[in-house]
Amino acid sequence: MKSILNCTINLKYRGEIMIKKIFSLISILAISFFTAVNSNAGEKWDMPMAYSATNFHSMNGVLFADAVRVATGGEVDITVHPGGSLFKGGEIKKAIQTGQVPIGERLLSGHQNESLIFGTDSIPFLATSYKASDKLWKHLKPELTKILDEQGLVLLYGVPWPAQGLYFNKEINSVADSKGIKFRSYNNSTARIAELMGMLPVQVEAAELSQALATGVAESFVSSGSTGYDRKVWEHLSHFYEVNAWLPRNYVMVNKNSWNKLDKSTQNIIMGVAQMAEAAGTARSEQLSGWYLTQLAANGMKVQVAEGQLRADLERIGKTMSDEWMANAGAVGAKIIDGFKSE
Ligand code: PCA
Repeated sequence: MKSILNCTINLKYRGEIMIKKIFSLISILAISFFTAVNSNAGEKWDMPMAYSATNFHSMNGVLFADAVRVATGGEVDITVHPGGSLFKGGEIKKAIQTGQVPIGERLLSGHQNESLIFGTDSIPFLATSYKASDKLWKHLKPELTKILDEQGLVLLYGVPWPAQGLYFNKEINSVADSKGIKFRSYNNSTARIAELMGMLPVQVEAAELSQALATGVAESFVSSGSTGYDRKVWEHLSHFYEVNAWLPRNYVMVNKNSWNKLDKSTQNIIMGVAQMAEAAGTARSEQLSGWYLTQLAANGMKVQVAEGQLRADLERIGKTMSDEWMANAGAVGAKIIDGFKSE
């Protein structure tokens, strides 16, 4: 089974990955069938996720959980709880670290107050395509694995969101036009962007975004087309500016004590399935990225590329932020960025 998984992971093209993934999954189902019907359920794991059940990260999480259940012959039975229903986004990592739940998914850059390394994928204009995001992840993942290990956590997989852009309720042609606007942030970087743009940041989980827009707590935000679509933001906002500023990642982690209760071969199977979930989720994100923007437009939003003065202003702000990150992220940060840039 391991070789089937390895074979899937090493495929070069995403199109092939999708097709081979399906075949791999069928093979796993077939191989595991007899074990599954004969075994008693082992570990039952609840898996909190912050984003809505229909979001592609959450759907990928369910596929991951299903594949783990089948591939381990029912030894590890994961139930996904999307939409922040078990723990809200901001509480998920702590809940896993303290053993309240064994596994969960969270926005990686949500933890950059603990270490700037968690915010590597949110440096504006550093990695702005799926290809660049994959390359950055390749250099970030080993360092992140070490940091999480020290925190009693095991990193399983990470999947990027589509590129980030700006949502407003009016036309914006330069940063000066955005002064004083109430801006929903989702981490420290996005709060910093608001500050540098002269806006007023308020941190709100995606699960509460529609409500924040409806009540006027927020009037604009930065995110992907995915979150705009999930939260039907056309009900409140009118303009989306494609900035392609960065592709933040969600990641799935396990409590180390829960992990260590599993035998080595079960751990290997889960790691294999996790790599498959990373490849499949990333491919799905890329496939959907353009479609989300067509849906914003189809629902009446003006979708356009940020250019001219607005683009120039945002690049200036991006430069300030990446300089700040580099100055404070230490040797590990420099190692990741050097590795990324030199490849
Ligand atoms: N959606 C998430 C994080 C990044 C994204 O595209 C959010 O807005 O909370």
